Amino acid sequence: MNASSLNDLTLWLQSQSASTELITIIGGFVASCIHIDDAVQTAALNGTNGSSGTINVQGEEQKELDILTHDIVVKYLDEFNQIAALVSEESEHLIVKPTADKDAKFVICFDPLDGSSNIETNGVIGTIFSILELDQPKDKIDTDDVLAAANNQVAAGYVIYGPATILVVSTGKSVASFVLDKQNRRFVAEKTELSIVPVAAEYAINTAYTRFWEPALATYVEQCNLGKNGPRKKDCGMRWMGAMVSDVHRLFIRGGIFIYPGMDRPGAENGKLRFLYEANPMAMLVEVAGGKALTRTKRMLQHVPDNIHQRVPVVLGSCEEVDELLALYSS
Ligand code: AHM
Ligand code: MG
Repeated sequence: MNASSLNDLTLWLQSQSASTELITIIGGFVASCIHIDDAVQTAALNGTNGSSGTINVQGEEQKELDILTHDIVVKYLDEFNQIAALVSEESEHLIVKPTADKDAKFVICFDPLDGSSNIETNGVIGTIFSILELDQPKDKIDTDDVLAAANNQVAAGYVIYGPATILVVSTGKSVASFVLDKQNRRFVAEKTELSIVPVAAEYAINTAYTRFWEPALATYVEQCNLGKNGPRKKDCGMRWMGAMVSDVHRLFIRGGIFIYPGMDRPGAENGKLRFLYEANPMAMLVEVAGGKALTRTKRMLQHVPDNIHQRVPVVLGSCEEVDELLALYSS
């Protein structure tokens, strides 16, 4: 196979020295996202953009597309025998692949449809994925093996289904973006080295929960809102898309901070976002791009989860903004 017959994603992954196995798995996952894009584009026409009437393991109402997109990924990855197991937001238990090779050592954790409350309003939605590598292949992989591999994340990425369908991915060296060429059903290279500027003036947090915040967080947002006349000495903007993929994508475009905190509200002590398939992959992308990623005050990428759907407080963004919030937590 010569270089001209390879697609942009494969070529870029090779430039990152990703192994052939990893390139195949990322390629497979990303291909399933092209099918998700089809499902998203046709949902309003097909009448599949509503509720499914079911509740997932998080106690959240499932949309029909949540289930459809989960099924697309699981079905599509069935033939990828180097994948030992899958963790999905929409499946209570670890999905062990019965057809996996004996030496299969990869686990894919994914949120098939992030921001699904945006479906009915035709807002931006996405898919998030994280690829973990086991220390060694297991005869019978179980949840503990996956939790033990949580800090051995070898790739992470997301796809945004917005005005354009964009893939952002990293295997730990740099972060690149690709745009879906829908006619030819392939991702075309956009930016090969995304970075997060250290200084910015935009924050993203759902301020409807202000009354449940810790004082340090409330002070941080108050100081942003005081603008030029306050201690930050700059006017700040605010955006909240209700889909992490979109709010995090903005960090790569113009910097800022994204916060989903733990709150003084029953059930929300650790916030809403799940570690394995939301916080962990986004933290890897943000750090590789030069930003910072914390659970409340600790480095996200060192967090050890105690269950596959564990929630964590999330702080991601430009170094100066994350440090500013951290200083308030520590004062
Ligand atoms: P989901 O995966 O069930 O869609 O939930 C995660 C989403 C994030 O994308 C987003 O940041 C957050 O939920 C928004 O939550 P809220 O409605 O509390 O603002
Ligand atoms: Mg999500």
